[in-house]
Amino acid sequence: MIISRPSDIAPSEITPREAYAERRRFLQTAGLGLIASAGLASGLVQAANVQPQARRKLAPIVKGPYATDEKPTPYADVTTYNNFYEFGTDKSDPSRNAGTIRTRPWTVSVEGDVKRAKRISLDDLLKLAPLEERIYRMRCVEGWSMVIPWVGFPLARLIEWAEPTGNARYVEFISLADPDQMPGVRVPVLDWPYTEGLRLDEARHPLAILAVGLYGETLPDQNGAPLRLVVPWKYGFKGIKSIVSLRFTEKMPVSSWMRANSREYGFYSNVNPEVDHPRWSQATERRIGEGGLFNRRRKTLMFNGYADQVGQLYAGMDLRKYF
Ligand SMILES: Nc1nc2c(c(=O)[nH]1)N[C@H]1C(S)=C(S)[C@@H](COP(=O)(O)O)O[C@H]1N2
Ligand SMILES: [Mo]
Repeated sequence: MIISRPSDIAPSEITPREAYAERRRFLQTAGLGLIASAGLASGLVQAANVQPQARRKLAPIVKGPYATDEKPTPYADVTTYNNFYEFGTDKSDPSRNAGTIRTRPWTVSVEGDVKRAKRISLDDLLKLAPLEERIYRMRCVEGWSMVIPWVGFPLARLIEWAEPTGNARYVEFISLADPDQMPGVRVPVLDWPYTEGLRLDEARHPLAILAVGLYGETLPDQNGAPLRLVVPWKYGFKGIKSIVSLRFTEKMPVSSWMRANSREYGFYSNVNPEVDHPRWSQATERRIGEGGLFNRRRKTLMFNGYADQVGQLYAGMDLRKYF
């Protein structure tokens, strides 16, 4: 029943022997019971092509800069408590449903005000820079946070490759929106495809990465396989998943969340404990995985703790207005 999809495996991203051993271990431990109970308990009739993706080690990864020394959130929490509305709006939906996405072959289309307006395959993208581990604090606008050991490379490398023209001031990112692979896009909870945007200088900041993995392994489907944005000083929703295009523009792009509710979700979306969401405070957060009796809320930090690195990007801006 558990079949890894061989077409998914790019030669550039795995160490074959390790991947094989990893898969065997996965097959032995997961077994059929888990799959069956996950499907039955939720009353979900899973399509025949929904298969949990085999976990595969990524090829050698260098330790990147900017790691937080906070304890990473357990893998089980990082991969089962997700927002990915293309697979349902419940936190547990993506880990149950995202197996229908076909992440190979995958190409990203680079468009707009760039010299290299081209489609680039994921394999070629991975040749632009060595993969780094970046252990980042992440915070969702809903008031929870995690610490995630991402694997990825600086977005700046892709921007250098694309060579934006003098007109380019922003980058718009667009997710896949295929109803055959993503049941949630049949439901009009957002204006599909999911889109996001960054100012070009934000996008070039060395903290901003394109992630292809976490915990030293390929990105689970529910976390945005095969390629997602990670911008640790902004609320989680800026971290757009399963990216199929990047469009360089002169005008500020309008994200799906801005379109859905511009009063609640602005373009910048910087983590800012002093600017409340219209319906709740942003002063504190609950760290996922720190369950139990002693789970106290912690104070949310300006720019999610990355103020020293990114504060300069917003010097002179009124962050209450540009939220
Ligand atoms: N395409 C797409 N990207 C998305 C979302 C989504 O619904 N669709 N949700 C966002 C939100 S609200 C958060 S908090 C993060 C969560 O990422 P994680 O589930 O991998 O932790 O993904 C973001 N990226
Ligand atoms: Mo979020």
